[in-house]
Amino acid sequence: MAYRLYNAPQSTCSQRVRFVLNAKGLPFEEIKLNLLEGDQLKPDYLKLNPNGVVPTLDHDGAIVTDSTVITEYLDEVEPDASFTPEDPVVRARMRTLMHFIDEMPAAAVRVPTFNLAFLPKFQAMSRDDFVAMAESKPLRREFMLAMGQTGFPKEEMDAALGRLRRSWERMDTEIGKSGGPWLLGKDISLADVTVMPALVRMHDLNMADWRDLPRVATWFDNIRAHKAFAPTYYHGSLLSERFPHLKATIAKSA
Ligand SMILES: N[C@@H](CCC(=O)N[C@@H](CS)C(=O)NCC(=O)O)C(=O)O
Repeated sequence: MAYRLYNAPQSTCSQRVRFVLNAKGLPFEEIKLNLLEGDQLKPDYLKLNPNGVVPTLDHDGAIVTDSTVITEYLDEVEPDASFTPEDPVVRARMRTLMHFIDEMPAAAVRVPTFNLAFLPKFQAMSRDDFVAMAESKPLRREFMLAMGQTGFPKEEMDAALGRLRRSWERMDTEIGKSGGPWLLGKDISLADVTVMPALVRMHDLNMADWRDLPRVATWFDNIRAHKAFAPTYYHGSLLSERFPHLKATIAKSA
């Protein structure tokens, strides 16, 4: 049983998959793609993942894409240390939350990420090169063009931060309903893994605004104490570790 994971250290979707592999103690070969250099758009990679995004899992030649699909797949083929509730009703609740997370915090977190971390790279490009790069992206073309080389405007940034705040409030409600400490109760599930990278990213950007939500604050402490956390977030997985300019931006905005 050999696992090969095409991913990127700072990619939030990749971090979900690394967490599950590490939690299950599954060894995997990690192929690191440089997303800013366009490794994900090279023809050989597009054959594996026509969306031109990471992560992609190669399991003995079987290709599985999309982080939440990959984490569910791993729980099916490697059921030890399961992240999937046995009760179909709770399992359905988990999937509902996973959909919510992909639509809300996981999408919203891209706005501060791009504005604060990636923009300088795009600003250094000529207009023609930037448009060509944006247009070569199967999934994120419109997103890149909307951001442009000046970044998302303040209204978009505020809307994204509002969506993130509402996501933390929803987490707080869910933990309250289930009795915690995890979203669905006493056991960690794929819903927790799915939302984790958005909180880690906002914390890294010094924009963690859940301090008045103690259940979420405790959830965050718990996930960081999980044995799979440190191997998942090896050095270079945080944006602040990869982009030196970010330290100054973060310090200014703090
Ligand atoms: N729904 C996909 C989304 C994957 C995705 O957006 N990956 C980002 C990194 S987190 C990416 O590869 N971006 C490359 C690009 O925008 O060109 C999943 O969950 O795997």
